[in-house]
Amino acid sequence: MASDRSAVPNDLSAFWMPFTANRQFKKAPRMLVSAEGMYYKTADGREVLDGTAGLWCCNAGHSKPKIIEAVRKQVAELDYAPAFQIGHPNAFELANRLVDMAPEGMEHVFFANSGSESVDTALKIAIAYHRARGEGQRTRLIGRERDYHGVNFGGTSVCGIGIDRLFFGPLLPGTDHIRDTHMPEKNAFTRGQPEHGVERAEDMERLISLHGADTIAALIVEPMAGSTGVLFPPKGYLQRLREICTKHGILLIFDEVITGFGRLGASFAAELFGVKPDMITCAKGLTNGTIPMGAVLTTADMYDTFMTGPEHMIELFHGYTYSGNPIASAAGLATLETYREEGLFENAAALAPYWEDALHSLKGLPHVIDIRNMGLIGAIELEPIPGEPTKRAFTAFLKAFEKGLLIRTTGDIIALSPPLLITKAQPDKLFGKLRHVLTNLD
Ligand code: PXG
Ligand code: PLP
Repeated sequence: MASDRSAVPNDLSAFWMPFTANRQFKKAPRMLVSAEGMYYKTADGREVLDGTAGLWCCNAGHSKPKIIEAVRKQVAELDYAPAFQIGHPNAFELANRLVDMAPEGMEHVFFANSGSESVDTALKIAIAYHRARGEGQRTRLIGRERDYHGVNFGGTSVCGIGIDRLFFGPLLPGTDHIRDTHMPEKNAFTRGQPEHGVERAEDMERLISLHGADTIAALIVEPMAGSTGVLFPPKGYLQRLREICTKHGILLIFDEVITGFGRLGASFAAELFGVKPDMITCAKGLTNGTIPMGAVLTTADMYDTFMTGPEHMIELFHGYTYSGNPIASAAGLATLETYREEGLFENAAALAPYWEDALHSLKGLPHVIDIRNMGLIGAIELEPIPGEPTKRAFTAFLKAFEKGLLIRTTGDIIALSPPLLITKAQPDKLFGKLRHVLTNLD
């Protein structure tokens, strides 16, 4: 069929676009047709600076030769192999490399194909783990208000964003949510971790009193809540959650789908914040966004708990057709090598102070009510238009795209997360464009 990929298809109706205002988009499409380094190119030939690493996933930037070559080679050599009762080397190799770079104590890897699947896998493992230890009554799953955990039924059930839940019925029974940590009245314009809010961790004790610790399997949180509009953990908060969970025998899961792979200037947020969860979910940056893949990292204790019973028996009745897919694994291996060879996590850490200053220079622009940052993440919260929530930020998104800048908006918050190979010239360009957009919004 059509071989000219730069041409815009003349019928956009069949593709039901995810998380998109379909009718608005199809009237005025924004079409990306190629990408390299820090830039996308549009169908009409314009360059667009990627201020969001795709959707928080292309941490090494676009079109990395090593990843392209690894995928090309792998698809020609072994296009697909099952992972149920049979193996291929790439998946084992990638699991080993992940364990090498993961925080101490993470020793095993279960592969999935997205963040959503990783989350549902981790939640199922949590319940099955307690059952395997003779505590089958621990089935309750606790999330946190405003956190996002993907779109499958388990992840939606622990998700704390109302709009992502309320169309979908009763969801999983036996879930509950602790409070979020957004405290703009105290923490607005904070650089790095907020000073205020450690006490919000005590909300977990409230839910434990309400439900009984012995009914609770796990607490899942994003170490930095991304999708909701970027909320960093108050100082001491994650440590306190860890203490409470440990005291009550409750597993702690960090959903690092966004924070994994250098976004905060370290391999994982667990390492950066010095808190050891029992499981980590990741995806996105694992393959630099090229081939869908997700993973759940677990401790040795969790894995070993399942390794009992007759040796010919399957220990965990869970897995995906594409768990550890050879091509995704090859992309993952090449991605991790690229991060290391190019020193990208170190670059993110080194550039973070410059990024922070450039971001906070937008303070005082019209409608800006908060700015927050850490690593190579920035968020700008705008005052909503009365009676028309999300409209102001969406208008900023459209105007930025016209000016050659890709930003991400959620509610009335602008989230920024550029590829980690960003140099000093690019924040100047990015914030220059954004300043222009925010100054001319009305
Ligand atoms: N957990 C977290 C913490 C995420 O950020 C998922 C799970 C689900 O991953 P998949 O691969 O199933 O999408 C995510 C995904 C945004 C945005 O604009 C964030 C995500 C996805 C799309 C947009 O903030 N996060
Ligand atoms: N639905 C049907 C009918 C299937 O046969 C399978 C897998 O074999 C699935 C769903 C699950 O697909 P996947 O393993 O790709 O998640």
